[in-house]
Amino acid sequence: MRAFRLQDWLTDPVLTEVATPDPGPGEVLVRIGGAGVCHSDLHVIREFEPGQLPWRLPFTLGHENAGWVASVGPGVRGLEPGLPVAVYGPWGCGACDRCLQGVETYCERPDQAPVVQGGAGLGLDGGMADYLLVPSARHVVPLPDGLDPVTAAPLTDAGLTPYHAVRRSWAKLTPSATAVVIGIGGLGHLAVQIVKATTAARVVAVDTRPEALELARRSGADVAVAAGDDVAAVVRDETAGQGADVVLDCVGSDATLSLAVSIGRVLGDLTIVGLGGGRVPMSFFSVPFELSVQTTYWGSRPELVEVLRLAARGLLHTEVHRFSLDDVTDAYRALEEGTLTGRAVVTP
Ligand code: FEH
Ligand code: ZN
Ligand code: ZN
Repeated sequence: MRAFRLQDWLTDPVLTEVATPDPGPGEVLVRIGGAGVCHSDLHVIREFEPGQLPWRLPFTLGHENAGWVASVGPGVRGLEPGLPVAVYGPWGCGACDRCLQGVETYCERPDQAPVVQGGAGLGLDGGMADYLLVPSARHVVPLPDGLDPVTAAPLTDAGLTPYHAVRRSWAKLTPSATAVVIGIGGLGHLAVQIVKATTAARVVAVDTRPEALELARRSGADVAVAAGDDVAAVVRDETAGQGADVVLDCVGSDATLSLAVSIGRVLGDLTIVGLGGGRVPMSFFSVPFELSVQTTYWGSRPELVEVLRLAARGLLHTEVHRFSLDDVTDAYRALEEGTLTGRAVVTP
């Protein structure tokens, strides 16, 4: 089968041929219908020296996957060939408190996991390929009726990550609340929809690109403002001078985090969703009183089920740009150049 593999650290991945795996006991082979292209892959490809990540090379990229069950290993029941499925990407030990809750992102026994702090496409072979071998049936989530693997794939990361972030702030997203989403890309355009679908809060979307602001409006944002304009003034107008109850920074750079702090409300939430590497200086007077500054990392398996159900009810729409697997390098290049709106999905 074809696979887009990171062969050496700090080198460009290559599309190559590898053997199609056979599922062993408890394993599931998924024929990939869609594999989302995530900014995090660019960090993995461009930023880590040998030994910095606890992962062995080579491995196939792609941690945002959906497809159809191709075959199952001995002991697997209930996943018939042809069943459309999403793949929960974080693969923990399966037995610690966090894994038992389905929060495998925070596995507390990484030494017992198939890979330390990783999963499909993150240290182990992922879905940028014709097939994906999933080490346990618990990571395979049947798609609800009405969802297809191409549009469902982004929901496993670009949807699940902001869903986890929004869910944490539901208590503050009251009908009189305002949420600000900074960065309307793959995650941001779904973050806007998730806030609108699960709360009565108003949403202010911020981005630098007109086409992204247009996507924000199509996604339900009440206000879409260019990052170069006076965002703070717009947020003040929107919130009677109080500031945003929740700010989701899907970029996470110094500039966007500085903006996020400046528009945050006392007692609000600032959640760093993007991997921009920015910092928030923290001291008693550096942020609004009791503004909770937090990070999030991906989401849990139960939350993935909830996201899929939201989409199946027509409440989430992923803006998908398809690329064939043979054009996978074009997809990553478009992401890196910032010419995409929505999410690039590779469809083998
Ligand atoms: C992947 C690797 C490292 C950090 C964050 C991520 C996310 O894209 C997974 O949702
Ligand atoms: Zn990702
Ligand atoms: Zn665990």
